[in-house]
Amino acid sequence: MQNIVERLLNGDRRALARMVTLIESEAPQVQRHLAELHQHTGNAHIIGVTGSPGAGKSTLVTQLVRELRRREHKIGVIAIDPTSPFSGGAILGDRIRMMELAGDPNVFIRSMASRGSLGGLAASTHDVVRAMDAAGYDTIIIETVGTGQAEVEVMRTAQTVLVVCAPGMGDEVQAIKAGILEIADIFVVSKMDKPGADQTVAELAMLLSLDQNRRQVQWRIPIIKTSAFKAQGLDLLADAIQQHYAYLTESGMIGQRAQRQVRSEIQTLVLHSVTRALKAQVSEEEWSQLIVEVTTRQHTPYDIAQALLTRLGLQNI
Ligand SMILES: Nc1nc2c(ncn2[C@@H]2O[C@H](COP(=O)(O)OP(=O)(O)O)[C@@H](O)[C@H]2O)c(=O)[nH]1
Ligand SMILES: [Mg+2]
Repeated sequence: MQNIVERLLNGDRRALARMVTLIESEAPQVQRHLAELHQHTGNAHIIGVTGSPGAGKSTLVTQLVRELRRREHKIGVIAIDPTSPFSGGAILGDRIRMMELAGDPNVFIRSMASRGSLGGLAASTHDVVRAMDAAGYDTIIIETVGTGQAEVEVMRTAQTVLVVCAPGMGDEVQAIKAGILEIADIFVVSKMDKPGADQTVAELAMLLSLDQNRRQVQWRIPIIKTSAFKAQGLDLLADAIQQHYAYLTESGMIGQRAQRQVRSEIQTLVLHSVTRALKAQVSEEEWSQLIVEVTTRQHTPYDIAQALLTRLGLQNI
């Protein structure tokens, strides 16, 4: 019997599903598997889709997958569910919408919970991307709600980032945070069948013209109107995505982004490990003790940090 890595590389969907579960549960053997998969990665175009809850991301992704399937792509989708207990209905809605695609052997969809630490989510999302990439999915779409820092960090692992705004959502455009604007490659005004879409386009154009001075890039961020309901604008969106990928490869930006991404991934992994080691080494009782030593002015926080680092086998800072 072949092992899970071989089966995954041969395109076995059950092996891929199992691998994703192992990644999510941080199973001990997963690092060994990922190391074996590593040399088979680096071929996929990673697309991030972000925007407020209700902006129409999941519906858009479903339609975009259809359009990309017409273009013969093999597509992986990672939908990161918000942690909020109130969004249960929305998650169910996502699942139902995306289920329409479930019968297609060239589409693999997986939801992930957005619980866990800051670095943890980005790290596990990136590992799932790697597993899909190694399994031969050439286009991987990650959908997240663009609110928290963790989600922005996830978006940094994407090569092409779509920011979705719906018309008539009032302060929607103003709500686009600087962090999101900085990573946007394409703006999508969704639900163009509703009134106010052109207004939203104009507001986004204004926002971009103000920002253009700060960014020194050759890529002009396009603003694309779509209606997932009426299947409008999806061909233009798919074209823009492909143009952005061509721009990245031709300009060499793709390499620069990869370098930046790898560096930040390594840093995150190191911090993650130190945090874990600290947790394993220092009991709650000891924490109380250490805190008292500082509050009673016996030691400084710096002394304690030095002592703990030494205990973890790290050089003094
Ligand atoms: N009128 C209209 N409504 C849409 C369109 N796309 C999505 N919606 C609706 O907008 C709501 C939120 O959509 P959803 O895809 O779940 O948004 P998400 O939270 O950003 O993933 C749902 O009620 C959808 O039916 C569209 O193209 N036109
Ligand atoms: Mg959604």
